Amino acid sequence: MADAPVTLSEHLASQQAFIPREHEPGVAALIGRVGRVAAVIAQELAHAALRDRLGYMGGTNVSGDEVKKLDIWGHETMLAGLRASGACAAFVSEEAQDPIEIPEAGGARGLVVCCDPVDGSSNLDVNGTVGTIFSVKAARGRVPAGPAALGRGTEQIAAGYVMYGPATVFVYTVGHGVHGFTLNPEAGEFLLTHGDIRIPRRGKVYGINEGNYSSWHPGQRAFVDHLRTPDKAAGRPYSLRYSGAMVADVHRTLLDGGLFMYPADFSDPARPKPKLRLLYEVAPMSFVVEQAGGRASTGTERVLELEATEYHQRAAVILGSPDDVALAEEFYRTSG
Ligand code: FBP
Repeated sequence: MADAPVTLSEHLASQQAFIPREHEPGVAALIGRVGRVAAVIAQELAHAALRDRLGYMGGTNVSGDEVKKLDIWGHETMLAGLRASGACAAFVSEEAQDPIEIPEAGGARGLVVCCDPVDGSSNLDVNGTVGTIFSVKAARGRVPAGPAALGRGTEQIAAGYVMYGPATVFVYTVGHGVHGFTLNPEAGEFLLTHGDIRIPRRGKVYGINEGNYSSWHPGQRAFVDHLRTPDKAAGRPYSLRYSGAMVADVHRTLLDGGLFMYPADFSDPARPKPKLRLLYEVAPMSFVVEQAGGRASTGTERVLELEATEYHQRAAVILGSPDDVALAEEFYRTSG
């Protein structure tokens, strides 16, 4: 008789040994809660057009992006879930200028969550894939707790994402490998389907918005030119795949190998302008990719060593298969 599939909460229990003791119960409660919120978001996305939830809310968020109705709904639904977890002392969200403090969950065991509740918003109204990205750090008893979100990505205790695609998948790490689950919509439960994901050393696919080609660093341009140059023996050209949602592009990269890249706009080399946000997009995805044996770089340095000094700080990212990312860094070094 086949073993019963492992649920997310059972798996979290098996990961306890890898979570700092003082944060064990909190991290499990928090990630379990994010899973339950994700099941609600998945359900809402499936009915959004029927419930007049598509379209713009009006106004822009702290990053200057036009805000969709589902961005705000996703933010509020995640905040309510994190409050209910009893383990979240502060919430840093793409949709809020400042951290939202939850003092009742503060203290030495409190945790800070950074989150992009609905990633890939430009896909919402065209029924494209979207996601949720989250990162967990220790509040270390700080009051207010929000500033504990700042600092390096190496301080993350846990991170992960949800991809709302044909199936809804939940992928997370607590610093001991990366594990993927698929939602059983009838039961509203995530079941283990991708245990201990390992990214291939090299891939055949790259994901980048080539429309920005002219604004890239010369090393970035040279690297993409290289990937596109036919060389059968070296497995080139690589294929281009780009979904417009970081979660979908990173998930493909994690399973099949290759690269996801969102380099800075280098039109003014003195002031490179990255797009993606460090605390709730780039750092959590880099932690996940590194835990799967991959590599995550800005082109010149390891993402997880970057120091966040602002909540909505942006950072360039080249992540994926270790040999491919290392080659990209070489192009940055030699074509600068
Ligand atoms: P949000 O939708 O949460 O703002 O995320 C940013 C994002 O949509 C990423 O998911 C995606 O990788 C990127 O921006 C797409 O940007 P562009 O449209 O410039 O290629």
